[in-house]
Amino acid sequence: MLRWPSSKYQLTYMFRSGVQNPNEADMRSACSQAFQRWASVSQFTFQEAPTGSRADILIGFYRGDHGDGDAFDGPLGKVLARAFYPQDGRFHMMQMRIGASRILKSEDQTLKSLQILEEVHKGQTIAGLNKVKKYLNKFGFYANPNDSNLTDDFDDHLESALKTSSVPDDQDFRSAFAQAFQSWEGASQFKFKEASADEKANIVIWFYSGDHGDGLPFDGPGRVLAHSFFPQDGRSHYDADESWSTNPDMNHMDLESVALHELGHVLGLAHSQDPNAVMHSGIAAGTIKRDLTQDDIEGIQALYPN
Ligand SMILES: [Ca+2]
Ligand SMILES: [Zn+2]
Ligand SMILES: [Zn+2]
Repeated sequence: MLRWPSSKYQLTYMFRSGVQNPNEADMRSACSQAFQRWASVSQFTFQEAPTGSRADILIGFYRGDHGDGDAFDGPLGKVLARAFYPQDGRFHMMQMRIGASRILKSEDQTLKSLQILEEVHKGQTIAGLNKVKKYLNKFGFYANPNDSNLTDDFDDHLESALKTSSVPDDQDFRSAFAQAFQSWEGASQFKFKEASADEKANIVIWFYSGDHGDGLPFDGPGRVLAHSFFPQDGRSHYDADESWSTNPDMNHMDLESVALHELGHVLGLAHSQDPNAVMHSGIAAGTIKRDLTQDDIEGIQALYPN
């Protein structure tokens, strides 16, 4: 679901070289022809940005490690090139290296604290508030440079942090995610478990309404349902303004189906062309897609071979 914003169809590009390409003129015309092909089948237009300006797309030739955390593997290697997904300067890797185990964060304890906070007003001091701040701080939601010791004061920063974040208080929703995780466990070597409150989690699931600080604001009911970041980011965000359900009719979105799709992105899968696949780009209201298809299974196994 990562795409360039709908207002942005005129993209500029620029070449940047860590290693000078031997034949720059050829490279330029090959790239410009490739852009023209895409322009002819989409609404996009592409224009080379003048030197010194900012471009939407940066094309560079590099050798080995080149500062983005994912080195190229030299001649005869498997990696020819790598592109990053849209948009907004926030680019995400598509490939990840497998680690030992992945942990799903439990929001239980903080959820309780957040509920208590509904009764509290700005300006009050309440014991235990520092724990909530610490928790929000860990995920980058609470940033107040004047409160580096994380006091128990209810301040403006905390108010705005709480406004943009919400976690559904519903056992059904939690089990929808648990089921989705189980489906991926069944098709891969991954194991998922909820992290305890003071553990750092690899995957963080959150429901937001509108702008929530990552440059990808949600758009109210309909259209964008969720977005997730590619490895090794772990953030999986769901539009709180959708009518989520665990037993959907034609007016509701099936949370488990969307969660299964989003967690595929969290693991590193891109969209599939197969309309039946869970990793296909769209899902209609009322549709249930809770089972990984052969295409999804082949996708995850190709990305993480045994
Ligand atoms: Ca939406
Ligand atoms: Zn998607
Ligand atoms: Zn987000």
